[in-house]
Amino acid sequence: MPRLTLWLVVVLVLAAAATPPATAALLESFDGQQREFDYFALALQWPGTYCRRSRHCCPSNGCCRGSNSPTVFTIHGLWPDYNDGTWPGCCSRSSFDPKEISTLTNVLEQYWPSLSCSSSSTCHGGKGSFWAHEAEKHGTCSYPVFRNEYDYFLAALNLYFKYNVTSVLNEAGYFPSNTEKYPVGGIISAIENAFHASPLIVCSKDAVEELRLCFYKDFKPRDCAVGSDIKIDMVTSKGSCPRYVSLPELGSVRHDGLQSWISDDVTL
Ligand code: U2P
Repeated sequence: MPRLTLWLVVVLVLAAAATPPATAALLESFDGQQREFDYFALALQWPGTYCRRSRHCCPSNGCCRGSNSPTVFTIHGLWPDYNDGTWPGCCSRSSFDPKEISTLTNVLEQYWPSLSCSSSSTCHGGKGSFWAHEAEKHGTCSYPVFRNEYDYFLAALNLYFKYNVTSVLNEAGYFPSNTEKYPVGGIISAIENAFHASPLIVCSKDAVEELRLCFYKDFKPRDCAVGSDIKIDMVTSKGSCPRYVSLPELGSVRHDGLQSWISDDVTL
């Protein structure tokens, strides 16, 4: 195991030992209005594609960190989903509390950063951080698997480190490039061979935007699409992926709002 990954696993295991009591819970007021979900999707975003859309810099925008900006897939969210392709949302009346995940903040900043300066909608008519949006919209619906915010974020991080999509793609010869195109079937096969389950891939034009890995409620990998229809639709439909796709390199976002494709020229 690479040294960095080993270090992160140690950090996360130590963090797990410091779990707050389950009663400090985002989910304690789970409203029971929506039926229990069927499986989890771990949604991962490709910064090289997302950051092309970033028009401004601000301290919370992960695209604006120059050489410290992420060059690996980062977490978008851990989503409780239904087998029919729909999902529940906003299942609790309680609000995101950043104090509950303070011990995870450094790791989250690095691997679950917001990739824009815009604030996100929260469940009760307000605006909040990317983490608040994901926790309130999706985390609250992961009951009864997670009963608090901390467990929700920790589980997402653990899955992310255990199923390292970026290294699987690198090992298969798929590296960030602004000139290469890769067969989408090759990317899917590399992940299927590594994790023994089919991912979903989402594109913006011909650029990979997201990869989704799916898990049973006991966190064993499973196919994302239940019916083959959903899978074929996601891979081939208009607005999703063409047969050959790119994994764009991370350009940098300048304070004047223009894009520069030379890395490292941004300081906050
Ligand atoms: O795909 C567009 C947005 O829909 C939400 N989504 C999609 C698939 C799924 O299985 N579950 C789900 O929630 C996501 O919304 P967000 O979390 O970004 O608000 C996704 O971005």
